Amino acid sequence: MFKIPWIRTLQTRSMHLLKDKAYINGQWLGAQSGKVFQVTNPATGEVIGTAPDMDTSDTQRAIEGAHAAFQTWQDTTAKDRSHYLRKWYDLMAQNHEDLAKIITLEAGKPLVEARGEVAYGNSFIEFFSEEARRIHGEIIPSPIPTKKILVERQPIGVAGLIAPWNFPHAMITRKAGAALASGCTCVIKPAEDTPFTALALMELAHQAGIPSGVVNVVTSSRENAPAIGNLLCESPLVAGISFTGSTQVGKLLYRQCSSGVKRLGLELGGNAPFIVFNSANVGHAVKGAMASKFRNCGQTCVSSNRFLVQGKVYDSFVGSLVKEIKSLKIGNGQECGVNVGPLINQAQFGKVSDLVEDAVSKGAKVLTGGKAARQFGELFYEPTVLTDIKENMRVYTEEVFGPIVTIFRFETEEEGLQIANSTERGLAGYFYSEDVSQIFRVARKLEVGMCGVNEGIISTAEAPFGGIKESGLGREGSHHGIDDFTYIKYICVGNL
Ligand code: TXE
Repeated sequence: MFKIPWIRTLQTRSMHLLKDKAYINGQWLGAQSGKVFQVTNPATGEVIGTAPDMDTSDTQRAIEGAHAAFQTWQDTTAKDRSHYLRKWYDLMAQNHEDLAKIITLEAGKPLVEARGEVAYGNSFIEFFSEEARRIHGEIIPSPIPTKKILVERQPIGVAGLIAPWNFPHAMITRKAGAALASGCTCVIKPAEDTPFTALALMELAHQAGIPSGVVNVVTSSRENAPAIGNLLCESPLVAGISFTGSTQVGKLLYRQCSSGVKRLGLELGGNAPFIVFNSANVGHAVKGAMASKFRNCGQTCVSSNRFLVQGKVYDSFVGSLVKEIKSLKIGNGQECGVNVGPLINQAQFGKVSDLVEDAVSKGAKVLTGGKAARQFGELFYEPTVLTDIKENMRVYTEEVFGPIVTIFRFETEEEGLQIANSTERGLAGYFYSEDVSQIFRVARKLEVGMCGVNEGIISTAEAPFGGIKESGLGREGSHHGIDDFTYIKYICVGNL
């Protein structure tokens, strides 16, 4: 059931996007147990509605549906798969504004950002509708004239897609687009905080005529997530898992997938350095820093986590950055002009507060912010700048996932790189420099999967997204995104 205030914000024609049932095998279903869980708007604490609290028996049903659907979906032509995805994309584009509103309501991000996420999320379905027709093999010259060496790419089978709450639309389409284009079917488990965006996407998939069982969404509370995750990892009917979320859960899934030697794509947290060298254009760097840090209230895995600023530009960069941060408008993302919304839930709010408290108690200096912004609601935190960071502070090593800027001063390029690389994570990294040889040197030495040079926003459907070290395995988006969902088959044709 949905609460009235939520429904009022949507256009009447989009009422069909509101689903309080999960989507399994082409049907809208409640949990077999009859249980539901509540979903709240993080900006206000109001209950938006309820979703089915599914467990392993419901998930098994979805897996079986996806497995049955795979038997025919894998044999559809690339052209047909491309058309289905294109139709899905067109419907998403037609419902752009209402998808954005659903995201703002359940994830709390400002509406203008939610619109951006819809454009970004839709772009994966558009990209993979085209990529579906470009998945092809090769013929390798054979050393024996009577034999031919053919190489084909085949879909792996059913994929389990486990998504987080920070990009409730894009983290689903980035995975599902690649899976469907490859000829796989999938069982999606969205985050418990943001099930309604996932279900709205299923309504549009249904309207696009994507056959029953090809995409499925199983919703559940946090309590049931580990058992569902375990079943997806261990079921012999599931061929691979793609997960975006915490490093802790990613490592657990890695272990669970090992018994079946299952395919696994992991997009885990980051600890992105943002380096400003003496040669940087400081104005550009401040602009890039603001864009990279405060999107989604800092709850973005590629968000800059540690700002490293070289001596000569330290004062001007920090001064301008603090000025910009003080001008940010906090509030409910539905209101016009708001730049910073709430944190997603109490757990994330607690994590951010604890990290700041820990740093301050160990000597960090607060230049602005440093406390909750309770006047806006329970989950709001002031955009904060901390300096004098030391290695024994948790913010040095942990992903903050909040509106907190930590600033380090360094003097030489080697020192800057040493601090930047002194982390177990390696997702994104950014640096600003106008020195061409430094640009190529540093881009190569930064231990990350994605590097922004004089640029704070780098994600796009055309480029490979993913990390090294404990930030994950595999790449999503771009033609590389197909790799996790296909396997290479060598076919030897003899007696020619
Ligand atoms: O993540 P979880 P949380 C990082 C970020 C954040 C921290 C914790 O640092 O502060 O992780 O966030 C499902 N088996 N990122 O607690 O728990 C869960 O239901 C299978 C970075 O929200 O990893 C949800 O669908 N699934 C990240 C998804 O995993 C399980 C985005 C993510 O939840 C499960 C989010 C289990 N045992 C957090 N336990 C990024 N890379 O962008 C939970 N889940």
